[in-house]
Amino acid sequence: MIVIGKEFGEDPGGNPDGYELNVAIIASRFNHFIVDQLVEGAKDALNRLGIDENRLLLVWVPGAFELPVVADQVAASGRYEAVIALGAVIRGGTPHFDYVAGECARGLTRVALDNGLPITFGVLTTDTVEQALERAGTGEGNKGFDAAMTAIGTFETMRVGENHLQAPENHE
Ligand code: INI
Repeated sequence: MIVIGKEFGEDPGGNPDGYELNVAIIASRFNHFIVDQLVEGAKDALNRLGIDENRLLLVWVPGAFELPVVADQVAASGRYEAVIALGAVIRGGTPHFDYVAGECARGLTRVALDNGLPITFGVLTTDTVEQALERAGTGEGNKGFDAAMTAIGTFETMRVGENHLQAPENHE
């Protein structure tokens, strides 16, 4: 049985020298007091995985709605192996929330599929500021941390899987 993508965690394990990956974090300025903490969580995760800070790109966009178009630009550059999208969409009294959160998620999914890159959804979608703050805490209670771990885990899964998932004629 071939198993791909099971072994992964914050212990670099088989990668004692760390991952030599170029990683982009795209973060939205809207609700920045929350998103700042998601960015710190993501940086913490990447640091624990041994990814050098010199390999990181951090791009700020105005709001979560703008994350997909910039994620697409970053992904299409071919310079980054993984993209982590961070934001905080908090429900107000209007339907705006559903449009912003929905289109952000849909757009990021499309960008990931169009570019064949791991692009993770570290965008909080909550009813209240308090709920958002709970998910932007330190260490593993931080969705930015989770999104970064997930991005690198997915990259690893795709890289290992590449060999097994080629069309038969392309196998060496
Ligand atoms: N953008 C967010 O990132 N979070 C929000 O909670 C939010 N709300 O509530 O409106 C929000 N709106 C701005 C949106 O992302 C766009 O920047 C704007 O609509 C211009 O395109």
